[in-house]
Amino acid sequence: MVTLKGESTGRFWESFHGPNMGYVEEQYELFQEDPDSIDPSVKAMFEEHGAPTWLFESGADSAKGEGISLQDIKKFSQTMKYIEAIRHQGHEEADIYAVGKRNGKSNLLDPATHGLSKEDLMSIPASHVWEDAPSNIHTAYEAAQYLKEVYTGTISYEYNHLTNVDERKWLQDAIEKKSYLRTLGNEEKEALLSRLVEVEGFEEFLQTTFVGQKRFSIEGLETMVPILDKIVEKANDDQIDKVMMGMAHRGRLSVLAHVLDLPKDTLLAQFQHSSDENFATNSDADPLGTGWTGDVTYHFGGEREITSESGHKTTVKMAHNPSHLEYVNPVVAGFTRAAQDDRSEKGYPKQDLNKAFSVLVHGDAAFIGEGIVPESINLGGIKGYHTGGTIHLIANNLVGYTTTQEEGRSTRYSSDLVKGFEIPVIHVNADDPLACVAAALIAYEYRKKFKKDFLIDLVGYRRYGHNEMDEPRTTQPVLYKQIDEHPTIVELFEQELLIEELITETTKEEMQSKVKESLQKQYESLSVEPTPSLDSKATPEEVQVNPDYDTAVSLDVLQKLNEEMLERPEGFQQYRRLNRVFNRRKNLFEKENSKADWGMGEALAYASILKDGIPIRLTGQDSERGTFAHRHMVLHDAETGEKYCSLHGLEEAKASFDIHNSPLSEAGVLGFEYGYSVHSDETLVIWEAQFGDFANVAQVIFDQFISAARAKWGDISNMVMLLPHGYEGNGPEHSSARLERFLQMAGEYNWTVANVTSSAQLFHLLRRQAMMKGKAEARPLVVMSPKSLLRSQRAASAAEEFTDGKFELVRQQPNLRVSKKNAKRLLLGSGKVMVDVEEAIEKSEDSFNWLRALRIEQLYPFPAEELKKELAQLPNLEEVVWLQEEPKNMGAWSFIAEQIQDLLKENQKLRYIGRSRRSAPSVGEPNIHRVKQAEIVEEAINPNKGGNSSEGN
Ligand SMILES: Cc1ncc(C[n+]2csc(CCOP(=O)(O)OP(=O)(O)O)c2C)c(N)n1
Repeated sequence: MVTLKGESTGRFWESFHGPNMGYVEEQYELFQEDPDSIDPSVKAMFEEHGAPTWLFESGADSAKGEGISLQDIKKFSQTMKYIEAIRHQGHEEADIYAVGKRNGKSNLLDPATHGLSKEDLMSIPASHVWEDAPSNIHTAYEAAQYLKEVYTGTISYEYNHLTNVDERKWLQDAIEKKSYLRTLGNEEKEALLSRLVEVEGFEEFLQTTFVGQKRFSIEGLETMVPILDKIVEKANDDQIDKVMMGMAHRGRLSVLAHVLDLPKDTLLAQFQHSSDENFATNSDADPLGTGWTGDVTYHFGGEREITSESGHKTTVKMAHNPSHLEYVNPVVAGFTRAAQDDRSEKGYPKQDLNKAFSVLVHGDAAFIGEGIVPESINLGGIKGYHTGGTIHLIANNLVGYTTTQEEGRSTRYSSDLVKGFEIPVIHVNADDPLACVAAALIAYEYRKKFKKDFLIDLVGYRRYGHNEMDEPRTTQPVLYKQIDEHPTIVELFEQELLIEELITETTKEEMQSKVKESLQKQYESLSVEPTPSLDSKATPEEVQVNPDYDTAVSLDVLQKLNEEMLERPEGFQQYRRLNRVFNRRKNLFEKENSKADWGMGEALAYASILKDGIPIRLTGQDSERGTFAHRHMVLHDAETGEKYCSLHGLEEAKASFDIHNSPLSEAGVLGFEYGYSVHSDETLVIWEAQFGDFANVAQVIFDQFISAARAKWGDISNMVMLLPHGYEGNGPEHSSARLERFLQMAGEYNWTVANVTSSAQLFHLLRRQAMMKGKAEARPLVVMSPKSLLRSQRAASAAEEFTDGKFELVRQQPNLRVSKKNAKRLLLGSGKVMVDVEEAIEKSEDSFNWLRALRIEQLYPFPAEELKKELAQLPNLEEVVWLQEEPKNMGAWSFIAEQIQDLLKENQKLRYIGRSRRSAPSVGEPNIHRVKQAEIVEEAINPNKGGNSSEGN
């Protein structure tokens, strides 16, 4: 035996003597210079145990040259490597695949690869290679056997990518001491069998009763239910208020029926009345008369409240889910953050990570394939977005629709991308329910302790095709041959419990009959009336299309708010060049004709909303300063770099103001903010795109959630999206926020689309939006926000526009007050181009007594009544001209033409002025832009230019 003496005492370094000490000293010197220059196993030793203790002992003398041979030292070091290989590569041999290609042997787990024989391993005391080895393990050989059993069984682990020593140690202990493995008592095991019977019975009942209907059965991954049960149970024990869940189609119905405890008769009713895709379509449920569209059964979510023995109530909420896989992830994170934040006081909200957490169930193909996954996970460690750890569960059935793993990814595991985020991973065989429960416990406890994400890769199979009408044997014949012959989880677990003599031969059958009978009874007592929606509250209410709230604020309040926003904490050193910006804001509205510019109007809106007690959350790329440096709401001390938010000093603010620069993400961040706004309907949530056209990267969130969620699921949001828009010669990519897309999606008063031209208009619009909170008329607001107008005096507003005004859906052109009787042309337009018109009119010598112009400040809901009133006052009107700077196939034209045409008399023409149809939104060359812009503006105010003049542009 190698002469490293001493059994494990916890004093690791005491076991080193003679030449070992010399070797270790040398290695430690190298380690100090460059940790990566030495063998990883030795490096791990230093990381775990620190410096050799004898280095600090006075008079200590290393025993270089004494005792054992160099070969022994090498053996020892190789053994360490071998042991570490078992820990870190054990997953490569693990028994985690119930069906399909099983894991083979890994070279690294073969002692021969490390130059070791069994005898070598037998000659080393276990304590030298594994400090915490159980007392019945004496040699390195036994240690290796034990660790192999731990790391290559039906549950395998990946945590070597973590850099935090405490986390590694905690995980290693949890795994190697088997603290969470097979912890269930006899009764719990029987209850687990019963749960699996329930799940299987439910799926089988649906399969036989509703033949040919899609349900995306859980079969092959039934253990997903006990995993989620365990997480929810632990959360309730720990007095967590909310467990926010998100998942796709796979197994969703079973999760709703069991984990969410949704009444099974409700679900059965959905199937009974479902004609496949459109079960919820029912015009009777739509008081608006324009289509309450609903969604397919397997997209609906639900809520459940559970009460612990101590009386604590935990709400488990499953988010409604669109077809678009994985896009619900950031939305759920937003729910969770909203549930954690206390917004009742000024300053940043106070976050309590123990109030809520997220659980996300993913598909194995979607998790690695969809970019929204890393985009959302990246939010998890960022101050403005983190939620203290999400538990991820990959429902891994080895196939994505008909796509194999080889076709679906470049990585070994679907989960591999999380390693960069230092998220620990467990792969667990879905056929081992006890290992699955252990995985749930480790994930839960790790999240609880370290407030970080954890991932469980639940590896099972898919008993049927992608859905129940799909024939998987056409594309996966070999795999399905195995699946067809593979026993169900209930059969397997029954066998296990029979061997343990915990149940009798009839227990399973009794459980099964009970489940079947209960379902049959519920099915037979279903009413014949169709059930329109899973959630009876989720029907639209009468909406006030343009709520007429009093949004004006008195002058003294505005001035006080402004002064407070200009105050700085004691000793705060504002960056010198900003003084100019803020000096301009001093003495607001005191001088005659003084005006508030865009940034001021926006700040006053927020400040007054906070005074009204409504919390605000504003995020976006560079939003603290503002991409165009107009906002400067978060200031940095020039000396210390410390941040100060000017809206946190408001004496009378009664709610929090949360503002963050977002990471470079659109879909992820927008999804998060949307989720936040749905969960916290009392908060004004604002997302700002850096340039409006980047919003197209978040198209799924607009299409599947923000525009349609209320009609599909009854989710209400009044969030705001600020999308910088306007043609200023910045080229095809920084000109258009693609207004046309938002108008195309406008229907059923689903949102407001506005393009406003003054700071007071923005002020009233934002205040109106904030006041919609929690009301039936609440709806999202899409604002085409400005760039050059941020600094234009033409967009600045006078005091009375704030103190007496309100949001005007339609605005008169400021410098054009001609007699209504003489007007021959009514020029209509929206946004910055109308400010260009204002400028052109000012420069022109024409009296314009023939021209009237209106700005459509709210494009949707279209202000038809206001326009009708205006038209009625123009007796000699010959034409209405729509002017836009976007190409004809973009901007508002297609949407607006139809709206205006309906209002015109027979002898009145509707004409378009603007750029012709284009494939790209704008030209690239700024000079060409300028010429063209001047041309269309000129044409709009030129009395001689009639007819279809811009078609040839
Ligand atoms: C963004 C998106 N792309 C494509 C689809 C179509 N689709 C639905 S399920 C599916 C396969 C998903 O495979 P996986 O993630 O492994 O989940 P499984 O269905 O196997 O549970 C595909 C391609 C979709 N719904 N969403």
